[in-house]
Amino acid sequence: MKFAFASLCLLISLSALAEKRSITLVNYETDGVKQWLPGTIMAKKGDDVEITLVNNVPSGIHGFQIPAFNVKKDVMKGKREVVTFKADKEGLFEMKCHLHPAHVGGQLLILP
Ligand SMILES: [Cu+2]
Repeated sequence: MKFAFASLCLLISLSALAEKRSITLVNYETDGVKQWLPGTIMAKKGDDVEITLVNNVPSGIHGFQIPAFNVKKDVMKGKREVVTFKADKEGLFEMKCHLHPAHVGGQLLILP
């Protein structure tokens, strides 16, 4: 009985840890400066993160990359893309457009 209760508690705490986190980022452009907004996004360690990328800027195709999680996607103008990854490590990680180094970069914060 004690073991069953402990197993149930473990199951509940594990399911509470691994949440699906859906985030939408929109590409924004002004005076030739581009950035994915919001520029800082957060998740918890263990989350299954799903990011929807919306790009409607006049300059056309832009990239989205989070090197620490092997996320890399080209986003055509007018086409939504979705990337997913497991937030299996905590810390502060770079997000950027891999096609245009002049982009204003963003940050991904994974909390413990
Ligand atoms: Cu770009």
